[in-house]
Amino acid sequence: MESFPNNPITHSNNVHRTETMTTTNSTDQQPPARSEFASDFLWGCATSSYQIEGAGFEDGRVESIWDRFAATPGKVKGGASGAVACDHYHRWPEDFDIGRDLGLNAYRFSIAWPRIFSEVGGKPNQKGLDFYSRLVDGMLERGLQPWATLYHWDLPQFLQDRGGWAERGTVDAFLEFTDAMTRRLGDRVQHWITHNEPWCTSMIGNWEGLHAPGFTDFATALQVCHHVLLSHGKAVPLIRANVPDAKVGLSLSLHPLRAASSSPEDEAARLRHDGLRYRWFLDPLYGRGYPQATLDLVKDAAPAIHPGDLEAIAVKTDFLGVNYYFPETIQDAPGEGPLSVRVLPPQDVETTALGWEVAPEGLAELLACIENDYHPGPMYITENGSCYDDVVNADGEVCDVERRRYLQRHLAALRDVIDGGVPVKGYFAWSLVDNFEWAEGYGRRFGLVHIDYDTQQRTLKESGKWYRGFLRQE
Ligand code: GCO
Repeated sequence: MESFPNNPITHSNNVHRTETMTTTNSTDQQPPARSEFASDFLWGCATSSYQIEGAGFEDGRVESIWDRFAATPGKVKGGASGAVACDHYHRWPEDFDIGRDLGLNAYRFSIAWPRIFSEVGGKPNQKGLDFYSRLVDGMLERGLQPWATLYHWDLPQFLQDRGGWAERGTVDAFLEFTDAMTRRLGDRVQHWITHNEPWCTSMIGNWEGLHAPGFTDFATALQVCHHVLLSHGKAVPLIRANVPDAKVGLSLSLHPLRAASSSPEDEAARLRHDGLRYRWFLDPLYGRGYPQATLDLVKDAAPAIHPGDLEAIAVKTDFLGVNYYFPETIQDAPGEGPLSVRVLPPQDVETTALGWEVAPEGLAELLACIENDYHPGPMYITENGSCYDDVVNADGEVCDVERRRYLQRHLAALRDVIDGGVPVKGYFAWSLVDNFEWAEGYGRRFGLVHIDYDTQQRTLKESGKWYRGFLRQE
């Protein structure tokens, strides 16, 4: 493995934008058609265990850090938790029927570690293994190619009690979990995502404090991030050993970054933020080690890196998962945080109900940058979707026109960037059903299917009906 050069800041994610982005909303005139994508393009929806399963302590599931965080007053809006969620643990046949009827050919789910292990070095919980085995059979019976995410944030609390991801021993525990799951499901699941959004696991959970476990220490966040990336690197060969012809990758939440103005200060701020938000993950994953400019900035907060760690993290993968929602605008903010940057809220642009900018061109921009900077091979949009305040009308319908337009415009942007040569091979809409939106609780809805949490009734929204027509080419 070659040494890790301190690669200069060369990549084109430094897209310097001060002018307001003008986008040709071609989809407003002509929505995309499935026939404009490759015939073998993957079309899915994505979910995650804690957000939809419920059955909080059923069949041997133990406490996760999200159960503990949600039970802490003030952490989750409305004091909500994933204890019941969408009751997917019992209603998965109905949910998979909906996925099949939409015309999906893939489904991205995550595996709840707390359903599998209840102590360090313990034996895996057979009821937990059996549940996911039934789930996978249910997908296959309906023509849904299973994409399994091993870690989507629901760390067992007993591991957090021993230091969680800040503790290097959790890497080994993750490998035990990976081994158990790939041995049980590897005969039927070929596609494995080791981690969903290491940024959220590390920074939102350990620096911003807005996600479980709720810490606010930058150095801890960077050490968590290193151990998460290391666990990814060590898990890949293990998955390949257990799964014939495995396809392995991980999913990153990424944003195209724009300078708030054309001033050199804002430009420099964007570069600093870029060094942590984008390159801190992609550089080590693609063999360049952590960016030196960022290491210099974080100083003593830098993580402890053992010999061989960076080589492990740089293991070759089969795909890169990209979770895209919106761009970020960065402003110079002397003395604010370790990087002296501020992420500005969107201004004078279309936003979703969560205040996220609607910028389909940002998806194309981001993918082109990643391809230009890293040539990661096949990419998949493992999450893209939008939050709007849905209303069930008197006829029991949800006319979520804005979500439909968001979907159409992002698929049109995806079509155009693929036509431009970027090797994207699949798209997973976030999400199949409304679900537990972390610290936002249940008030923020992303589903193509509406969930009435009092009755658990599922209702296909207008956006889901459009996606169905698109997939069925009706
Ligand atoms: C994420 C997570 C999902 C979120 C979705 C909407 O990207 O944050 O993977 O679990 O629910 O993105 O925020």
